[in-house]
Amino acid sequence: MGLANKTIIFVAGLGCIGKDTCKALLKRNVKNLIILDRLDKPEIIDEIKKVNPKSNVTYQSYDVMAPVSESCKQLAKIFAKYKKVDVLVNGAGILDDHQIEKTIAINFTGLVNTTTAIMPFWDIRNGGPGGTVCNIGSVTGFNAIYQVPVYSASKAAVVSFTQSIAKLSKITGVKAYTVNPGITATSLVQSFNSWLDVEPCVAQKLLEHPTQTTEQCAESFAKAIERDENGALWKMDLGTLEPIKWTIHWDSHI
Ligand code: NAE
Repeated sequence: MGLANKTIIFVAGLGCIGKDTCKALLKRNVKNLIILDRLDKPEIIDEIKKVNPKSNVTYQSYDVMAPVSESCKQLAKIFAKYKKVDVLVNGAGILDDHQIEKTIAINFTGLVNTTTAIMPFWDIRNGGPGGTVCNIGSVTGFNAIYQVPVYSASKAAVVSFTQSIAKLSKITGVKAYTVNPGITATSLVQSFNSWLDVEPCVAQKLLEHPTQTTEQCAESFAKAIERDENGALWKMDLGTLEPIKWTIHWDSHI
């Protein structure tokens, strides 16, 4: 889809990958960019806005750990104001295998809850117009960084959940796909805990591998959003955007 005149909600739009992806979207003349993040960083919002003063950029405080009912209320206000939202990007994530519940709550449950909360506004069974969910997974969802099994499994869960939502699009009218970054130079990977401290130097070891910049990741990310391909599994690594052929596709019997 061409992004000019589109309205996009970006959960975690103020993080390292999020910020540069917001800028890449504005360069493509997105009409409305609604950033939801638990971070309150007016200086980052100003930096993003400067990229394209013609686009409308707004921010609302949002915690993906809030219950679905709370998310629904917040989304209702957004839909009342903008009438039509085209894309929801779910990008919140933490990397800390000492925090098991929080990792699952933010990386997986939070993404499921926000997706669930937007469905009533989009579901064609309610007379809605449909829409697209773009979920940030990770290459660790396919090839675990085994020293962080909790983080890796949370991302595998994101990939699995999203594949089901994509298959349900025949019923709901809502498309879904994942964008899966390889190691990207952000604060997330600078220092983090391995599970049970199995590898105290995990961050240093990870960063011995080639990484991509957030700008490179953001370009691929914006291209994937333009492609709007239901069920796609995009790998965004070392400045490239590649489709992953991971599972055999079969039609479910529903
Ligand atoms: P970051 O720490 O800058 O961004 C994390 C974002 O999540 C921030 O905007 C933060 O406010 C938001 N967030 C955290 N908890 C939240 C909550 N409760 N409610 C709302 N927002 C919340 O790190 P980043 O590297 O930019 O990560 C962005 C996303 O990309 C994450 O989902 C991360 O898992 C994913 N990702 C990053 C990398 C990487 O190398 N940086 C990779 C894949 C996926 C490769 C690996 O998996 C190692």
